[in-house]
Amino acid sequence: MSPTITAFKSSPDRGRGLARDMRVRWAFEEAGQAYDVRLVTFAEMKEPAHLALHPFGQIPTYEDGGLALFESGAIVFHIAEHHAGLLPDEANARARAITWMFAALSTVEPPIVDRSMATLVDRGKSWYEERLPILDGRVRARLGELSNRLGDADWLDGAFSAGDLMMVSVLQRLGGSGLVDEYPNLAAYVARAEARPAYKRAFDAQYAVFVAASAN
Ligand code: GTB
Repeated sequence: MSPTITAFKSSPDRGRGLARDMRVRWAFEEAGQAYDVRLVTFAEMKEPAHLALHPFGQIPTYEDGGLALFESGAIVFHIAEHHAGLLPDEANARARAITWMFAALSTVEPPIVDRSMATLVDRGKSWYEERLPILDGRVRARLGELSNRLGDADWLDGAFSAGDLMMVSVLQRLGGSGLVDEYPNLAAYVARAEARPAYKRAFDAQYAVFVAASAN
């Protein structure tokens, strides 16, 4: 039996691949591991059956035999640990790739999510126009640092790894803001990742869910 993950039945991103099941789908595709998807509504995510899998009532979750996981980072790490292609074999290179996964999730993603949430939730509030440049500044600080480190390399540390998968997934949340485009090497980095066949398969799979939901 293939592992099963959960994803939105009707994603608010309208098929843009921004919800966090996308990074898990992408990891499965890079690893060549078949997977099943159980689609859930917002209401179902808050019911006891889903809360038993995910204490915070969110997607994605992962189930395989007796193992249930939540948190996209933990799920991608688990996939990367059990399949070739997402983490280097050499111990130090592997530790560095894992470090980039953490950096993506705990250093780069938070200011991006803060900005994204503000544009979704706070638009129209009296202080929104004043706050947005502050949030943009925090995002730019991280992008500038990341851009400096990436330089003219293709990937963050040698070959493509789960660290790049996670970093690109995080940067994509800025799509439409123009912020990534201010750093041409980061824009090229994201484009390079999105050109990977595994990424395209994952994107198409999540997009098919949006198309099916729109037809109903
Ligand atoms: N830290 C957790 C992880 O990495 O797995 C965060 C999981 C999470 O935030 N899940 C979101 C969720 O289930 C979906 S991805 N939210 C429902 C809830 O909390 O009740 C976040 C997301 C949602 C929508 C867009 N979008 O529309 O563009 C992008 C990202």
